[in-house]
Amino acid sequence: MKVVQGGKLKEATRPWLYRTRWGRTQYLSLFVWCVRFPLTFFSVDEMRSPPPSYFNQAALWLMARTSNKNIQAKLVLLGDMGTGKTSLVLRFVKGQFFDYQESTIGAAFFTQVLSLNEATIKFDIWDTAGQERYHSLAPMYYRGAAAAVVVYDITSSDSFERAKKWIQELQRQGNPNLIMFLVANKVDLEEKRKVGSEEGEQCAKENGLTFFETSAKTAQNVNELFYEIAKRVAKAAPSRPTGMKLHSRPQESGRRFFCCS
Ligand SMILES: Nc1nc2c(ncn2[C@@H]2O[C@H](COP(=O)(O)OP(=O)(O)OP(=O)(O)O)[C@@H](O)[C@H]2O)c(=O)[nH]1
Ligand SMILES: [Mg+2]
Repeated sequence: MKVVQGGKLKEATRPWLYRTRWGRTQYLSLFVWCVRFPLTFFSVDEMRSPPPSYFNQAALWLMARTSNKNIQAKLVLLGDMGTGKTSLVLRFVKGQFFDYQESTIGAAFFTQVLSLNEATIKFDIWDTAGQERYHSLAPMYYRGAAAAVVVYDITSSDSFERAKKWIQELQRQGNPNLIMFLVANKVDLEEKRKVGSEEGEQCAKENGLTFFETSAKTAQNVNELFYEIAKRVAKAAPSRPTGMKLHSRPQESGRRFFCCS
């Protein structure tokens, strides 16, 4: 096939480019590119993992390149066992809820990216174990945190008392910049309520915390809680980026660019 290239009539090097109708070769090329393109950014293992993690990575990559300010923020959840810390995080990160959620051992780590108009926040979330035997580990998780969420269960007065103790401990650890939230979870169990809204609100007000009532089960106020945390973190962060970079995964993981063999 002859085509005009650079003002001269030449034999086309890739004649299929000039065809108006696609044949088997073109569809095959398209298919190969559809497979190759995601491999530019993700390993095969990542693409095999469940959708939330895959989309999370994609969102992270996209937002890191489009936002004006990228902030990596450590967030820690504290509170008595069974108050719903893990359930809140799972609801926020994966949109899931389990009636029989296993008790956390030590701590669990999650990441989630939130995009606001003013910034993109990448949360490193430490969901601590509420059992007393893990108490001594807590400083490791709240040290250096940008925000802490103290959770209690509205159907348990003990968990509210425990929440007060956590607030005192956080205040003692001496980070004046720590953004603190008090969360009254399980508001779907209104008929079993033992701790009134006013009590929670009062406690939060006295100690300078922001108060939220949530239900991990019905998802009530869960996204709102994390968006509010993101907004507060973004507001507290320095107005000019300090050179912090977002990485969708560790550098040493050996990502290969433009390679699909
Ligand atoms: N009805 C109701 N149940 C909830 C809610 N949140 C959590 N639960 C249930 O409460 C139980 C404990 O929830 P977890 O998320 O494991 O609590 P946790 O605070 O992480 O507990 P530890 O890991 O032991 O510290 C689970 O059976 C959840 O299904 C909620 O909002 N409403
Ligand atoms: Mg847990």
